[in-house]
Amino acid sequence: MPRYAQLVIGPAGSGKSTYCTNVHQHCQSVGREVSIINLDPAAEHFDYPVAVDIRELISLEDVMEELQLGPNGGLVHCMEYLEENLEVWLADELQNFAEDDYIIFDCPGQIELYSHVPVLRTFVDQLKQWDFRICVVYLMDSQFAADVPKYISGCLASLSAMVQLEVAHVNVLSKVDLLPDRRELDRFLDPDVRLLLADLNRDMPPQFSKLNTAIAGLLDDWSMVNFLPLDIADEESIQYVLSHIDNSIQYGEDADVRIRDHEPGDDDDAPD
Ligand SMILES: Nc1nc2c(ncn2[C@@H]2O[C@H](COP(=O)(O)OP(=O)(O)OP(=O)(O)O)[C@@H](O)[C@H]2O)c(=O)[nH]1
Ligand SMILES: [Mg+2]
Repeated sequence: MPRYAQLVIGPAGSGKSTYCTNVHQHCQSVGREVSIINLDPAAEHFDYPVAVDIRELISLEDVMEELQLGPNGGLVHCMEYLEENLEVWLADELQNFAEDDYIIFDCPGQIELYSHVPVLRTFVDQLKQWDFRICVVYLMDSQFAADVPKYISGCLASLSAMVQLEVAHVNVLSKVDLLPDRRELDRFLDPDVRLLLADLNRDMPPQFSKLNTAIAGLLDDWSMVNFLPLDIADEESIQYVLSHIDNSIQYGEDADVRIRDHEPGDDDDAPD
């Protein structure tokens, strides 16, 4: 039986851990089991129950002290240590989960982890070998959408993760509750790259026009970068995002969906 996982990635502060908390709360409210594993060795505070914690494997503070590394170098070292210990530590921890568990991995925000450092690729490949179906959930702060160059660079970072990790991929624009005017958001969900290109060219010196056209062409050729909006204050919005992710990994189609309310033997299922 396949197992299911979300790998929650995105730039620092984009709302990954908050997303994990809210998805966990939502699932609890509908009686659905999900477990969250913290893969961020720098995280200190959690609003969700941490099922497994990378900090039990390795401590960022110790690494920084012993190897005289700064926070970013220390974090990359911790993740490389995780990479080396997947088959021992993580395999061991995962044995405590039910076979059809749905696991959400809360990742660190250092962009190099999913652009060119191979740790997450190794991680994904290992999960695949263990028969996990994986969806990468790439979060981008919707404040980025107010600024076309930032938005395009976010799209390219997402595309880079998509190409590197080669699994199902869902992009989410987080923090839409903070936007003053949500109508503005529409053009960033399923972007018309030609319109964005016109914006870029208008705001930048003419010598960048060829480069802008090439970047826009890249996004257009792939036509894979689109976003789902997420308003964590709105249960329907969380459910909407979750159902897209579930579809991408066929969760519920060929597995027992563990909705407690509908388990055999529940009163709800009893004939009237
Ligand atoms: N209003 C609002 N604030 C949010 C939302 N998501 C996250 N935040 C805030 O944004 C900040 C960063 O959120 P986190 O969830 O810690 O972001 P992260 O991506 O896990 O950050 P790192 O782990 O440091 O990379 C916190 O102050 C959150 O309260 C959201 O949907 N709405
Ligand atoms: Mg976090």
